[in-house]
Amino acid sequence: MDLESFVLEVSRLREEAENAFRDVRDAASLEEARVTFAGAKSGKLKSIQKLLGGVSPSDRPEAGRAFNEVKQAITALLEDAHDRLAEATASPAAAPLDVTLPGRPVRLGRLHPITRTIREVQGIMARLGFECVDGPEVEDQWHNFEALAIPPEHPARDPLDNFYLNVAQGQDPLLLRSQTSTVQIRVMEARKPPLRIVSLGRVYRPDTADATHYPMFHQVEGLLVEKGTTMAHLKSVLRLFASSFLGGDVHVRFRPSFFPFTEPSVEVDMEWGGRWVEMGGAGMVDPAVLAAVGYDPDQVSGFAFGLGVERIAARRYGVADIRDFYRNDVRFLEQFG
Ligand code: FA5
Repeated sequence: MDLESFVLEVSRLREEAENAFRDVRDAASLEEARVTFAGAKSGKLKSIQKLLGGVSPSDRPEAGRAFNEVKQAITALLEDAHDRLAEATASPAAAPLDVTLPGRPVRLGRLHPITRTIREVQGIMARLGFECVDGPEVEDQWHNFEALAIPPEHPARDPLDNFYLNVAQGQDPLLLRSQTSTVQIRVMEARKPPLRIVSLGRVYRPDTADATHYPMFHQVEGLLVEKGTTMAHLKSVLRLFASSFLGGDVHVRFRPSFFPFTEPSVEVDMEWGGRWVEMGGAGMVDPAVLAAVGYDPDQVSGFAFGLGVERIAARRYGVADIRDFYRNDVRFLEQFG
């Protein structure tokens, strides 16, 4: 066979293969085209390869090159068609859609009881004139301790009582904040009195989980700094808050306590449904703290309080164990609204 006829055969084969692979629409037609052109025994490529033997030895290198080209072209056509099919079956448009199927009821989600509680507390405090602010959960030691008059040797800074991070700021490792009182400092550093803010967020302590403790929980922090603020204002705000949140006439009781950043300091108990329950800590902002943020303690005074959100939510909803809030048991969570 002369070179010219061989090359002509090769280009015919190429054209034929291009048309055949272009028409491939499914796995069966792809397999058919593969066998026709690239089949190992009687594929058209194989037949052309056999013709190579009939080309004169001087023309054989040229004919071999032409054969290799068509062989590569057919391999590429095969791969392309294969990819095209795979893509088409993976695309959602290719999935059969039966528009006659009956609809299924939509399952409505609901807010987690702690989120509901947070929003409700924010609403009540807003009506009392408290602006909602946020603070970071990863804190430095200045805001979590020092500025709150908790010195380095204080037991509250013990590594066993805090989640210190492996990340430092200067010499001191950062930590997951152990109280929302950090936000008091951040706000007072940034603003001048009068101030009325409330901050709700997560805090972290390596406490063993039990019915009233969890290693991650939420606090609501309130801070009011104005001329002439007294403990009477603190008690009124807490009583108004408790009555709005729990409903009815809630009694608030102060027990003497100690916090390094308030003076005097109290534990706040609330009586509701015949039982007294501890809700948090409070007090008058220590004049040393006011001075540390650049306020004049002779001009302004303030009160602050920090309540446990899980504790007040448990009280409100009659939940006996705060761990239930975090078990993700839908049967429990579905009972809220
Ligand atoms: C504080 O954290 C102070 N920052 C509160 C404060 C703010 C005092 C402003 C004065 C002025 P204490 O450690 O007592 O205080 O925690 C406050 C409340 O958080 C507790 O009364 C309790 O309701 C809640 N609480 C504490 N530990 C946990 C815990 N592991 N799990 C759930 N709630 C907790």
